[in-house]
Amino acid sequence: MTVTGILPTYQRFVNGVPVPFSRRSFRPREKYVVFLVFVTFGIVCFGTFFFLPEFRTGGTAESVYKVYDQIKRAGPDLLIPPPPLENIGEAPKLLRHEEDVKEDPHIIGDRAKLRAKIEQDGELKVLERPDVGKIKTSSTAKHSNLEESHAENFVNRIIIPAAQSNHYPLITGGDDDDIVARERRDKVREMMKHAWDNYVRYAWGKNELKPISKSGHSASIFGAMPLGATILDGLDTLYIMGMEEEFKQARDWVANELDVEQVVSDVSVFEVNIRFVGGMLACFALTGDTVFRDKAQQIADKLLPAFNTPTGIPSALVNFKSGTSKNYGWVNGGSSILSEFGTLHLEMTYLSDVTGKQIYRNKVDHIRKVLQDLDKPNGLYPNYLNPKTGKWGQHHMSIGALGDSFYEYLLKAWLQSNKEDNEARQMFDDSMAAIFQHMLKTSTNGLMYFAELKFDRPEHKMDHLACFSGGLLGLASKTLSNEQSNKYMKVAEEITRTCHESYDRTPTKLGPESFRFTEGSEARALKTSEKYYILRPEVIESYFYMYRLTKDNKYREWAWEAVQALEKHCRTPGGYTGLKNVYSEEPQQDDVQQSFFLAETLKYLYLIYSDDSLLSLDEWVFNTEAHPLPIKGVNPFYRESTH
Ligand code: DMJ
Repeated sequence: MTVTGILPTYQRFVNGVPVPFSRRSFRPREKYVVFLVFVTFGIVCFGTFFFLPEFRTGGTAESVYKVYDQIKRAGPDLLIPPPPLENIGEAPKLLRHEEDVKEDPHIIGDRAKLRAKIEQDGELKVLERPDVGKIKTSSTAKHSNLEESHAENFVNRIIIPAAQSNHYPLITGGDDDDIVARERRDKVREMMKHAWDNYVRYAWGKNELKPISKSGHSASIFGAMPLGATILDGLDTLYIMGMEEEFKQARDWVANELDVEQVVSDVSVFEVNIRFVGGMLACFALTGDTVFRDKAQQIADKLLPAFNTPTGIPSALVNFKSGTSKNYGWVNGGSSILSEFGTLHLEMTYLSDVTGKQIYRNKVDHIRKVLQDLDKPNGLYPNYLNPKTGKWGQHHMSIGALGDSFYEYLLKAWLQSNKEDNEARQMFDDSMAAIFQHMLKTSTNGLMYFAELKFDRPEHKMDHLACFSGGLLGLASKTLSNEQSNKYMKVAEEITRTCHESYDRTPTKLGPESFRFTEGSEARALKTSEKYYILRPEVIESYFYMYRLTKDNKYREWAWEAVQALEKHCRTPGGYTGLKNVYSEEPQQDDVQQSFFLAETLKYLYLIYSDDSLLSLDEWVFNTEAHPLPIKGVNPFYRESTH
């Protein structure tokens, strides 16, 4: 074949000898073929226009312009896909193309939703962008006073539908202007990767990791079954940190491997709710992937038999298989525990809203009513309540173990409801007034702390668990201006300072499980049984809230001290471990990587070095396991069910 022009011609031979090419025009058959090619091309080109839906519904040039305009509004990457990840750079910059333009992550999320919708519909039709104009943007969210900003926060109710699993909105970003903060955040992300990769390598599907033994670990709270606690608890942290591959792997495990029907042993209602139901609901809110909502519902359904007590106050343990439930044998008089039955409200309320089933909300509303109707000794809530008689057990009060998150959920139920659940806020304020009066103390050397009460007798001891209260009181102060707000902020600052002291007064710079205040010893553990540190988050949690609320850089510095201490004493080649004695120069390690280290400790560290746009406190409320749940009425990711 020789090529002499646009069309190919063929060399001809006579008796094997090439005949010189001399013809200048096409034969009739060739002309016919050319004609047919042009006609077909013309039909395809013009026909396409007439099949566009906009043309079918009327209008011509105007409709074409409308489609163009809608594409333009939705953004160019609808049609021009973002660069592949391997071209973007190293892992921490996974979502660089979004971050560079400093866009509001919600707007970016809407774009992802539009992409998903286009694919679902299978044709290019009207591309209406949801009206998120009244949602705060990254820049307006910065340095906001939560109370002032609340008024601006009204937004039309938007329902963002479930997305396909490969079209998640991007709730990442949050790059701080400060380069030190950005570097520190990268470091925290690397810590998460180390914790996660080792869990995947040595304990995949088990509840937790033993980083030194390099095997799976399970605490009794999860029953005897491997339920993938670290996966369920850690998923949203992976998502928020932009660890897409890891998130996808974990999501697929939830979708394909997690089978709650297999669980034949007793599990803790409280722990399953805050870690698993909370974790799944946060992932549903963040991504819209219905796998997470459905798993949350399946798990919550398994908890429901625990509420079948004479008072409706749930028991502590439930057997997923048989539905039988009971309380811990060690609790005096068979009581249920305040911090356990009082820490269900956020998850159950939200679950009702996203499933359209009222049963979950009814259960926790009933608990609220029982509590409202009870007499409170000195306005305080004892840690124990008998679910059969409806009477308080021993009059022990604490804002640490056995009490803590009950108080947290009073404030946060009010926040989650967009400040409509005033009963919850009132209960919070009343309980804090009583706690301030009877349990708030100041040491000889001026450290403020919350003592515990045993029948009116104070025990001058504060748990690490109680250190969440600094952040909580800061949040209470900034979300409502009233006669208590100044006091709340003052106590928030002082309690957070005391908790920092409990870390600073150890050679490891990590704090003990409990610390005491006596003559000559303040903010230090005295008993051997109080000296351990199990990677708990509460002190860092308060640093996070206090930094967000006050912008005082000391909280970022204190958090960095904790990062360095974790790296020095808790990091091992196989993951992160707790310590048996924080007062030892060379502390022994306990060989457990708790799931809340990934869910909470690392998440709060990551967020403290992010700017306010990443999970704005105006739009999200963290459950007690640091799983972010959307605030109703102001957060378009609420995804309330329409039926
Ligand atoms: C977490 O599971 C939750 O924060 C809970 O409310 C109390 N303690 C642990 C972590 O310390």
